[in-house]
Amino acid sequence: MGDLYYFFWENFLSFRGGAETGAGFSGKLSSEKRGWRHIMEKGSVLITGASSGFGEACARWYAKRGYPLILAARRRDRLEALAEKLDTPVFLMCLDVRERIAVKEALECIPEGFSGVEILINNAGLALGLAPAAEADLDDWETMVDTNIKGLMYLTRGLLPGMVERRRGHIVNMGSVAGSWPYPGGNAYGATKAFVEQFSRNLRCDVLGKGIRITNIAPGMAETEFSLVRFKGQADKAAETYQGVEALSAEDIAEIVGWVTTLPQHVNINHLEVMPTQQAWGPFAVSRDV
Ligand code: NDP
Ligand code: 8X3
Repeated sequence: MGDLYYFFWENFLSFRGGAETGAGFSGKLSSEKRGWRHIMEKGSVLITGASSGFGEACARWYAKRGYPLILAARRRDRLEALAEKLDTPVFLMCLDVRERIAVKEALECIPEGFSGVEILINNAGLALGLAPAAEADLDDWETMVDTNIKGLMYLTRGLLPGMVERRRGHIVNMGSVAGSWPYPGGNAYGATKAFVEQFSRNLRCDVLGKGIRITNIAPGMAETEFSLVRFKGQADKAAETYQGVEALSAEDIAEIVGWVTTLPQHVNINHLEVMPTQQAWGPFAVSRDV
């Protein structure tokens, strides 16, 4: 294991709270080779949902290209394990995006070298269940709304003023094909992603002329922990989803996110929908059973 370049925001809080020794930091700060000077060279990238799937793949993509990273998710062990493998400075936020105050505090504690976030990837999200609306669990619906909609709003609202002030920034929101195309059991999940799509478009209107880019990425079937979460840990059901299909990979999505954010500054991809070649829409359904 090489040098560690990460530390946690809650430790940073306690450090700022008076522990002048710096003992609150987890790991070592950067060596001369990859020190604060290096951090300042490129704007930082904040990725939510970085502990698996798309978020983790995006972290690897940006790390390879030398971007300082701020990685957020709830699973601290996953974040730490990832940070140890990344050859770039990393600031970890062990964070539930549904917690409005925690999000605010975490953003306020981003250390100087990582502040001035240039790219925000609002990726944390989930689908829970596939039950028809009349049978769906209302708690699941609420969790999806709180995470996919409210969490995304908290991060956006927290970071946007700085971007406006700097007249620089790119927000990539992780939508879904489910935001545009309905399917049975997609009910609340699809509706949260429809919010993401329209919120992204409306954000564009509000930041017009301020040098800020907004993109909604709408992937179709991608093999990550997504289905394991949707089916609440039932691995066999999750595996069935991808059987016989070469689904999109997390790396495919990371390539796309990386591409849209490294296009010339005057180019804004508004909405990018992507599916595996083996996926398409179905015909309209008609009930003849009256
Ligand atoms: P994963 O389940 O692999 O990753 C989801 C990530 O979101 C995890 O890192 C998880 O971290 C994080 N997350 C979930 N809830 C919270 C929370 N409350 N606070 C902070 N982080 C949270 O799935 P994907 O990578 O596939 O999903 C990423 C995004 O892509 C989601 O928004 C999803 O809706 C969307 N998407 C996925 C598709 C797919 O087929 N896979 C297709 C289209 C869109 P932790 O549990 O550690 O908090
Ligand atoms: C994930 C893709 O088709 O399961 O957003 O809704 S789908």
